[in-house]
Amino acid sequence: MTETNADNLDTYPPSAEFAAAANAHASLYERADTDHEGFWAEQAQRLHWHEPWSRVLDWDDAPFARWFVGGKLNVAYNCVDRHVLDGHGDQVAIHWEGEPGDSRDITYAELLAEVSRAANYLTELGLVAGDRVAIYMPMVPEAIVAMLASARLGLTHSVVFAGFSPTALRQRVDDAAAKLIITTDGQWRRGTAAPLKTAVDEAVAADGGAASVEHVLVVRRTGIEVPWTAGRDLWWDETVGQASAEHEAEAFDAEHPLFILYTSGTTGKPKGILHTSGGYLTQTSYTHNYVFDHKPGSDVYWCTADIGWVTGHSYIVYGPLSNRATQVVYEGTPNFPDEHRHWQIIEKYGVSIYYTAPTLVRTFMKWGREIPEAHKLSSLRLLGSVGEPINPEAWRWYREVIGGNKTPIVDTWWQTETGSIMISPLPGVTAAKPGAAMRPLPGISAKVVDEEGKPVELGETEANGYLVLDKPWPSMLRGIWGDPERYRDTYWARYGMRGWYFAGDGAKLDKDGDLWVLGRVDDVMNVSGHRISTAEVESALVGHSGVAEAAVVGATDATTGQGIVAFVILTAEAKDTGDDLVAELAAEVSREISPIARPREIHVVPELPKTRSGKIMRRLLRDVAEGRELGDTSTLVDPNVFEAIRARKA
Ligand code: 6R9
Repeated sequence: MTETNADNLDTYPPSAEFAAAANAHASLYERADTDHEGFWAEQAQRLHWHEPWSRVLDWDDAPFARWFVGGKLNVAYNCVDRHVLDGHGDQVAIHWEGEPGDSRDITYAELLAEVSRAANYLTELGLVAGDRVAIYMPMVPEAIVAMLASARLGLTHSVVFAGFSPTALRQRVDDAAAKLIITTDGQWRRGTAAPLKTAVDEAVAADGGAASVEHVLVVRRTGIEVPWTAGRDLWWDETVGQASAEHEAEAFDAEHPLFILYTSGTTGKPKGILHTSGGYLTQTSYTHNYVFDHKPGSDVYWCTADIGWVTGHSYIVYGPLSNRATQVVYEGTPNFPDEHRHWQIIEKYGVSIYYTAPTLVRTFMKWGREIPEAHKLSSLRLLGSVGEPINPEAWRWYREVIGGNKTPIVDTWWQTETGSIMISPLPGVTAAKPGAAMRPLPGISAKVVDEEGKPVELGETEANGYLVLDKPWPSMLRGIWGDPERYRDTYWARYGMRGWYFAGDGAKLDKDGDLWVLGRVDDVMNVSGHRISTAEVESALVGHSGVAEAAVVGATDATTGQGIVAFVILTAEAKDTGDDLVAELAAEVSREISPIARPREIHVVPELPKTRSGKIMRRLLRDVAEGRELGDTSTLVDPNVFEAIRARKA
């Protein structure tokens, strides 16, 4: 996808003015280097602890970590109550902007009342600490309230992106054995109300699907009619809305499970990434403060992610709220009712910090600079990027057109598994390079190594290495829900006894030692910043009666980073109905997984390229998909397969 620019190292040093007022200081690196645990103990003081910890890190049972051992806190208390107690109850926590144009300002005092009501009602439902709650909701304030109420009670939430199918929802609800699903009647999509609760009904069907579910709690958002199962289904406004607004938060252990979030791995079965409380909140709070240079009370912050992804968890809910942010939460898409929407919102609220994904920046570029140029964006003072490598061209456009040639840009590398930002420039300190994530943050340690674990040479632009994290960090995942073996195998086995976390990303270091993340090295695709495994899409395709075999690759795409390209072999019975069949297969993938997993192209082929051991050679399919000369075909059983594939593609 990307010209990575590693030979053309233009830098953007911070302005003296920005540096003088910045939260971050170069001395943070030294402090963290001299005393790793002491540094994190200091960062943990950002939070309110009901009881202090006795040990910063217990890594004795590696790779199973415990941070802030013995400490007790309440995550929701830290995100809401303490700001109200400190006299900031009237500060707006959320400027919520609905897609149809309605809006709501919610102060910290109001947020506290709503979270308390929800906590009281969830308790009345019989839920107790440790139970799992699935949240399947669009970007409405109640989604954030539901997450915080769960956290307040020690319930472990599992947010499932509202664009996921009933099958995907059921799989996640079953894996976590959730007792409650919180959802909405419907969701606004470009001016129409699309049903959502019906998807829950389908997931919790009479045929034994999602048998753990006792109740479905439904927020009224669109007013559309919904089917109703008496006794099981409950309206939020009639229950939570009537509950008491007084609730006292109880403290939980620092290692109490806060949430599970499912993400794609190299097999078809999504991994339930488990995060706990004290370490997670410490690092989300720390990173939100320093990486975004956030100043409570004056900044207006906007992260455009959805709460269905980790970015929404860490940088809409837990990081910003723990730091008493005033933030924008927007329900809809960037081009509804037209392409001016984001810039209008920035103008309306005076947004000063804006955090989005490269795919959206490239989309804005495509729509044309005259659109943002029609707006007064001078309130912006910092821009962020996350989800995939940002190509230098998009970086420069972002800074020039959106950032008025003055804002720092933080290109933040992290993952669902890392919980918080790990590698990023520090605004006010780092002279950033377009396209580079630069350096591990203070307190974080990373290496770029080869297959054997040897560090790669600086400036070695040909030989790319693997990104590893060689020291535990507070917001690291604590495991894969219900599957400790998969946790060890996926992340910790690659470099054996060294105890390094294998991130699954390729990377290189330039001659200055700055880090460039190049993208996944496994069978995980990155489409518009969403992680989708090739195996998941393949299994959805093979689920169609007409498909005998399928191979899926991520091919470079100018806008979405990667696009999904599928190659399928039909069963003997299936007639090749040409475009009809291809459209049907694409629809099947949308239905089975989500519209975000819909292949860009599907090619019907007579055979797939395989090695003698029967492995599909995805590398060669990628060459075909990207229209390149074929790489080494010597390990193929039948090199002629490609003639046939190409003939069909043309
Ligand atoms: C936060 C998030 C993680 C994967 C990760 C990498 C890619 C994320 C990036 C980046 C280059 C960045 N990625 N940020 N690649 N530069 N700044 O996106 O989590 O959905 O789990 O995806 O995204 O490939 O491994 P998640």
